[in-house]
Amino acid sequence: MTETKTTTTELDAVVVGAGFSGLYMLYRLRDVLGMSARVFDAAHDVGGTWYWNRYPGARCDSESYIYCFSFDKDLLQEWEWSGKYPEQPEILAYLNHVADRLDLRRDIQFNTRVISALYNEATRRWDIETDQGDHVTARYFITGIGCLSTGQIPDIKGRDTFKGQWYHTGAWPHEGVDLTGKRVGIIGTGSSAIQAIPVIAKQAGHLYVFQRTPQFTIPARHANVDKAFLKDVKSRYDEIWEKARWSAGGFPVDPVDRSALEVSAEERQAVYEAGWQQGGFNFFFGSFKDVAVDRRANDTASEFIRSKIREIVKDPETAEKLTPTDHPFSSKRALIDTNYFETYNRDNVTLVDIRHSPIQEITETGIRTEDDSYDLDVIIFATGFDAMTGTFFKMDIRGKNGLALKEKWEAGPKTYLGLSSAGFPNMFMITGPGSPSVLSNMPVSIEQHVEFISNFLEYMTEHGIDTAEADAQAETEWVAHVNAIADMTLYPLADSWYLGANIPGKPRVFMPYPGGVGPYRTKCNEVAENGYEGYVLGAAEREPAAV
Ligand code: N01
Repeated sequence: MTETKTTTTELDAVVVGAGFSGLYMLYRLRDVLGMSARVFDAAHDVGGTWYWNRYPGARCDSESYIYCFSFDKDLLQEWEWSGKYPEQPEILAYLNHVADRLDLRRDIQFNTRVISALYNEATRRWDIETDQGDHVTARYFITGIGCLSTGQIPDIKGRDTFKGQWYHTGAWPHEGVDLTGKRVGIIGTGSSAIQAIPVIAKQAGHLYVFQRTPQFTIPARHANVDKAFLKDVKSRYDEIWEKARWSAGGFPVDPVDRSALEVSAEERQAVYEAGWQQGGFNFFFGSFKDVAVDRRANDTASEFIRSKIREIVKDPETAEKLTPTDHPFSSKRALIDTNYFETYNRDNVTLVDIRHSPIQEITETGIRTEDDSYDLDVIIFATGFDAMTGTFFKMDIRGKNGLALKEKWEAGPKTYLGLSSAGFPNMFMITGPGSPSVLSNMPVSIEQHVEFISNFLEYMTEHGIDTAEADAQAETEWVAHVNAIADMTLYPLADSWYLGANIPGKPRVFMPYPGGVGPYRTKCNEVAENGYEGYVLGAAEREPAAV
């Protein structure tokens, strides 16, 4: 890999992040639009989320055949996934392959963190500085920073006194961690922990799971990829992607039209049982239309999962502690697992209920809760991320009149379409807050955003437009629309990172767009067809815009 250093360089575009978003954006900017562009990434190599999240058991919850780029049809045909769900090393290998295939690395500067991006009103360019001393100016500033890139390690008393090893799942050592025979404590039971716990339990001498909130999770039914299935998929890829693009969640599934409240109890049970056996998100998408929006319908799904927990977990007291009762199913991120509940039947796994006996402190030798002490060799923080906004705030981003993004978003992120924010001309966010992003199969949403931005830049060039800025009124209306839809769902009933509830002091605002990938695409297409309505377009002085 060649690493280059850029100082005081003028570019058409700077992109932050070399994950799915940054890689495709670079390709579109450079190879489709013919622009000069540079990607900066703090990591040593490509991959974004999949570069950092290497914890045991890390894999994606989207099935592999649909967790990839669709824009390169040859690649779709050539690439062979080995598992039904793609594992982290394989996704990383895929992204490396994409970077090589498209010769992207020569325009990516690794080991470099963007520390500030300041909009210069006189030049109508962004002045960007990195922690490596680079100074770059660019017409366009584009973030591909992911939604879950800034880990959160809770400020527990005594955290720094622990004499053993500790890790966060989102910054797992690349050389791996040998947990063989060790006493391991894991704090958290979100997606990362749910995947890691069954794998770590097989390695550790003893595993203590410190659970604050019990979770609803569905078996993934992970397996080797079914070759006949993949062959069929490859013969119908166009149709499959098209379906995914217009779906609710970015998956190629037909919407169900039945209500959980319209069918008999037997039929309902049979539907849930079929979804449970099939595994994965099918349980959610393929059951009933109202599980996510109607509390009574949701109760039937929640109760079904609770009955499964009681069936699987042999010790009734542990089963009780693992049973979620304080939030509806899928109001927190829907989870899928491999042998999660079964793992609590192992002799070397102990569930510690920190909702009822909170952690008091981390000591030199382990964790002390209100009722007990646990001696540990390793502590794993599976405690999530400062989602959606945290990584923006790590950079000093300032728009017109020196307005800091952090200040503007103090009471929650404000965007138009999750793509732009008023006062920040020519800044675009790939899967920013206010877009379907984390409520969707990410590659589908990433491609849609990258293509929207790229088409927009092409339009600007063709029409002699220098600046595009979200209109403040359009932004206000979009934020209100996002909130109105969120209020029609059951999401607000859980303390989740979607609402910033996992970060002390973070405003409680629903951040992703819950209206579905298809309707969102329609809206974006209409915006484009209407000459990018909702944007204030500034014509170049020398060449008035013909719009
Ligand atoms: O993080 P989380 P994650 N004391 O925030 C607990 C994506 N992802 O890394 O629920 C004690 O979900 C917290 O408890 P509570 C996916 O979008 C995808 O697991 O807040 N406990 C919770 O149990 C996912 O949603 C994939 O009460 C504390 C856990 O830590 C997102 O990443 C795989 C605590 C955090 O769960 C984040 O998942 C992995 C404290 N102070 C991740 N603070 C796949 O596609 C937090 N917790 C497979």
